[in-house]
Amino acid sequence: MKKVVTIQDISCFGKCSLTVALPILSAMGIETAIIPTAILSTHTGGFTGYTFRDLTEDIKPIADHWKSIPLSFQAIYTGYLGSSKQLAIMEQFFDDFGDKACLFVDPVMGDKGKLYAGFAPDFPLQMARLCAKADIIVPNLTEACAMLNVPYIDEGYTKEYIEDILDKLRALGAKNVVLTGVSFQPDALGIALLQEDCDQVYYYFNEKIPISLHGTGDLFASCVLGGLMNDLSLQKSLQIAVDFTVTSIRHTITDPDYRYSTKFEECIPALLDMLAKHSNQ
Ligand code: PXL
Repeated sequence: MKKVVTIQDISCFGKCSLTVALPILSAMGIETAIIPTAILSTHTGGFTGYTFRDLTEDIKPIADHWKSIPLSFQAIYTGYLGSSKQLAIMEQFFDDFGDKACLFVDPVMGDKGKLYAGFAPDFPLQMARLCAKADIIVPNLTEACAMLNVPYIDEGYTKEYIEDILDKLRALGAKNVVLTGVSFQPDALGIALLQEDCDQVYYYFNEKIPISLHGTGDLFASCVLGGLMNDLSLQKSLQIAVDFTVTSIRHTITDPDYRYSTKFEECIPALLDMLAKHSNQ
């Protein structure tokens, strides 16, 4: 059984980060250790007055204990990190536990051209340093532009714009770069991938559903890692992640009152079907 560790916050209500990563990776058959970076009463999008307990001081003692066991992981997956100090601790964590692990960084910081509440303007440049160490990064366009300090274009951009961003992200040092939320047509949304040792950009699209739900980036990232840990290629893992995210959003919008995140749980059987189909190909 493959074992990964994912390091991100617990938002107690409003599914995202760990409350998405854990069920998805477990359903895909992957043992998942966690380090919570913070505990919030809800996620920070669409709620006000949420609590935020920073757990930075706990991360290193947890890692030190694990070193004494010792533990090792096939992948280290970082998501929402709440402070610059946590970024520095993650760099050390990669050095301590990353020897044979796939270093998978989702630089969760913002969406639709804006950083999420609580992130200082210089945070993206520090996140770029962590991305430089990664085997795979999965920023959305907002996060990519913030890390590169290039203008964010919401829609109507060209392939050259996307491919220039991919080139610049890879030049940071990340081996494989996945850009999410890429759309060249009103009805299609997907990803662009620039892999190590290959200059040909791979694109994969599905239906663009004109609604924005929280936690979809975490759902996507968890499925990508789940696919990889099931020995699928990065391209196949991305296909599953895009298709499952769309399936979950489509399912969620059948309930117009549901706004907190996606109803992905009821779609997990479909995820396992996709995994089985791709595994047999
Ligand atoms: O889904 C990303 C995410 C993770 N963690 C927290 C968030 C968000 C997005 O809003 O607020 C706390």
